[in-house]
Amino acid sequence: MNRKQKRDIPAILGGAPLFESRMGIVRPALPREASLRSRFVEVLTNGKIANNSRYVRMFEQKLRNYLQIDHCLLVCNATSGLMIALKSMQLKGSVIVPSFTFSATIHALVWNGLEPIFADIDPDTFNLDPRSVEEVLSRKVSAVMAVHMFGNPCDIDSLSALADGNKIQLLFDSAHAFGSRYRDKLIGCFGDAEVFSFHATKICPIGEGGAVTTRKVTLARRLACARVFGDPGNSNVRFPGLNAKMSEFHAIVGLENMKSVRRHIQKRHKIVQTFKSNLSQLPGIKFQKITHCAESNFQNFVIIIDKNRFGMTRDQLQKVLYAENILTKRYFYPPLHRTIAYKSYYKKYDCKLPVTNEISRNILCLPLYSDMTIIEVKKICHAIVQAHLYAPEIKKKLKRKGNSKGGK
Ligand code: T4K
Repeated sequence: MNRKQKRDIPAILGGAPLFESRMGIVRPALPREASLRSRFVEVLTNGKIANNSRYVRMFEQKLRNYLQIDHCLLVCNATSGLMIALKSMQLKGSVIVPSFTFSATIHALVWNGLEPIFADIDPDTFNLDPRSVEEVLSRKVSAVMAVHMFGNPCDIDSLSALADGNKIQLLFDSAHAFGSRYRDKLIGCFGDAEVFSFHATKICPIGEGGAVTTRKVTLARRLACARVFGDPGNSNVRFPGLNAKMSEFHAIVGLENMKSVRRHIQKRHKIVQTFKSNLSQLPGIKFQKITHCAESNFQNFVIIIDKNRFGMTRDQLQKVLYAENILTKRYFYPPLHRTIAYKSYYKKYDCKLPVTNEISRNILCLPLYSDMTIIEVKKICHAIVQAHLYAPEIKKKLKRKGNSKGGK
């Protein structure tokens, strides 16, 4: 067997792994140390490192200008951003949400004593389906919380029309969507409020961090109070707020990192194009649809595996890629109504969420980061093509492995 043939055999069948070292799912694009040093030294020297000081305020101003929004409050992560947004919106009763999301979306509701009502997602965009939202609307509902999944903006027009028509509020969990656009406007200025994440895994990573944006002045005032324990500034706390403040260190990194967001998004578009052109000929692989009104920042790149046409399941493909040293994630599996925390919702919702269940069972998130090379992308695609070509042998091998494990 020559070297080329050996490389073509998937590592799971004994070939050499395509990558010598592990290829993570995410690699945060961080600023150079030199660009941060003087500001870090400044705050280390003057000791003003917390309580919405100079750099938090500067970062907020930059975000307001960039997003073209009147009010923007930095927070220590998107989870607390969602918690204070829901609190400040003074919601009651139930909120319509997708079950196909990260746990934080639902946790934030439950921490506010609100009841999640799960609606199904669209089979192509993987975002909350406005028709399903309409079906579950009732008098108990005080808001809809939609998620721009993987950076792909929701059907904001339909969701806004539904919210206005039913006099309920609309909150966007925009954790994935910093830099994404809808009808040429940046995400951040829609609905009653939006919440971004600047976590290490996001497109503008600063470690831990987030931001809440709104056009509404009264809501902005309550948010500002909610972020500091519910304290308007005189220690006479108005309601049980959080400590959701961002530190100066994080704000310094954010100010620097924001400069490259547009460039990173452009690079990600090229990477996604390469993924798509190398994988689109394969049977049984589907991509997330971005509608003509939307521009995704490609926070993540996911594929949906049809096991009959592709030749193996999502979980089998994940094992094949792992053997090639390519890490992937099952974002988001299981859907929230099937997790231990929310199992009380299983009976009521499982049969009402067929698309959520189907997408969640078959979705695989591939590595994607801004400084990924086209060669790396092509190697990942090659591994997926080989998995399809060698599917019968791979399945036999995995079955034998499973049997021998079971026998021990
Ligand atoms: N809403 C939605 C829709 C969300 O997806 C999220 C969070 C939130 C709200 C809440 O946002 P935050 O409160 O976090 O701001 C991760 C993240 O922890 C989470 O922020 C994110 N969404 C979620 C989708 O993914 P894990 O446990 O799946 O990822 P983890 O920690 O395994 O990291 C993934 C990969 O990233 C690792 O393989 C290595 C790499 N990595 C990770 C970290 C932490 C780095 O290279 N550097 C790092 O510092 O949760």
